[in-house]
Amino acid sequence: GVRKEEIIRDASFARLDADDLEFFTRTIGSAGVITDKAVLDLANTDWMRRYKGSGQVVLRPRTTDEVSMILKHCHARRLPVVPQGGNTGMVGGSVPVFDEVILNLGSMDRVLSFDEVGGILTCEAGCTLGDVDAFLEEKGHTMPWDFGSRKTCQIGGNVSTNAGGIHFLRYGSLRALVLGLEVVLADGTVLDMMSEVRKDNTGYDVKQLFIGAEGTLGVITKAAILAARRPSSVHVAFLACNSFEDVKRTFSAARKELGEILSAYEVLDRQSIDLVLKHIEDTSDPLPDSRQPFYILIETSGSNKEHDRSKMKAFVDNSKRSGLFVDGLLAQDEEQMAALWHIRKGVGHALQRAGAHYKYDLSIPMIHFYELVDEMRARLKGEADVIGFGHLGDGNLHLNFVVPKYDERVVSKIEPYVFEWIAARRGSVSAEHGLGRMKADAITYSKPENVVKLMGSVKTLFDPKGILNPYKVLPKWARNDT
Ligand code: FAD
Ligand code: 2HG
Ligand code: ZN
Repeated sequence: GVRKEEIIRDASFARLDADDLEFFTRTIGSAGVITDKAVLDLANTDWMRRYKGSGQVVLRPRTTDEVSMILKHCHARRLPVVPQGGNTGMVGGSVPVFDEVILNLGSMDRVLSFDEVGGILTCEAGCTLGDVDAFLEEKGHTMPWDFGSRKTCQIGGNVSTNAGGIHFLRYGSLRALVLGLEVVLADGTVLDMMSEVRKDNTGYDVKQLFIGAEGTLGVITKAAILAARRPSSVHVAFLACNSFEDVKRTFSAARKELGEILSAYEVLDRQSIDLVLKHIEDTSDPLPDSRQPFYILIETSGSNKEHDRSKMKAFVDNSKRSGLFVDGLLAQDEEQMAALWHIRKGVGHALQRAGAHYKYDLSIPMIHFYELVDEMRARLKGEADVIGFGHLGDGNLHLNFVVPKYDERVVSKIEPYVFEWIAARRGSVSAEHGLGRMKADAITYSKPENVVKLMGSVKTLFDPKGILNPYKVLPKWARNDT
């Protein structure tokens, strides 16, 4: 069974006092020690505006040494700490639960090196994804992962959440793309794992433990990333289907006919499109003449325009002839491609503007992919607008419920129903966003108890006093921190 426990402040933790602030100011300078109310409000509030902490200080160190000295102090004092990047995480992991110190990496934002031959970039953890990608663009390269929060999310946050995104289909998991990390442990110890080689079978790959650890095992300060060549030929098709069966059949056709140049396969239901059109400026319906229940954005990336274009055109023509889609278009230029991506990447932003909403980020075997959305729409009729979209090519559904206000009664209709539904089909209750605060107790829907206990032992090994991102990721019964 799954135990859902109320979160209570760990009484063994110290409370921030004037001496702590004095120490921080002495160590990293007053500019990096922020107690301004407006800044604190933002840093204490998560993306959904669902979770609010009451952290009393935001620290913005500029070097690994400063991070180390801060953590050494917090460890000695038993002061709890939340590592924070761009605060775009979607599971309440990046904000304090109570009064944790907020350690924001945003001032560590330098690109350190780039090997043009190998395509290997090293940078500090606080670089935004957008800035690193802009740097790489100058060098004819691209970041191998991308998503709608690119302007503000940080590399350290991406690595800590093992973020997926729209190009997972092409470049695979970030786990194989992060070649090296520098990490500061809870007690201030610096681990230099900044390898820049692709192949390295020397013992256990400890660095992997920090990827997807959501700030519970250490603070990431640097990363080495395998960048990709920027494709010189990109094409985008946008198709409207009248059944989900056709969405899946079109995916099979795309894999077969587009083969090695297929680089994204994203699905949006009509409700997602309508939400974006309503809330995001500079958007218009790409296919205004027909309303269909499902839309697919297909992208190809390659190095030969004519070859790729003719492949994409043949795929679209064949699919049309087979009746796989009802209406569609092939983007004619970069501007049109950007407009289509703007709609897809805008869904997360549109949800935020729509107000209160609950998010479920699920891995589902392809045959069942959309069933849950229909089921939940029936189950929550009149109580929530149900939005289904996601990375179909990766089997990753984003199921969202827009509600008039946050209300535990609505949650009780969604949970544990959704989690049990996923567990029964052996999917994952967190495909790419992580567990954070929202889903710590739900971990056993996707992992056996003895494995979760082993995670608890790893946590204790790395952070014996449990000061790093407390109350998150692992359920209380699996932690040994008090
Ligand atoms: P934060 O939100 O600040 O933190 C996330 C977690 O990482 C927290 O637990 C935090 O404690 C920890 N953390 C942050 N920095 C560090 C560090 N340096 N060291 C240790 N721990 C750290 N995610 C996807 O996977 N795929 C998507 O397609 C996607 N699309 C998105 C679209 C939008 C519009 C938005 C708002 C979010 C999207 N996300 C997506 C979720 C989010 O952007 C990613 O999870 C992102 O990687 C978080 O980065 P961040 O810097 O904002 O991290
Ligand atoms: C995306 O794929 C993000 O756009 C956001 O992962 C998902 O808002 C969401 O539910
Ligand atoms: Zn996503």
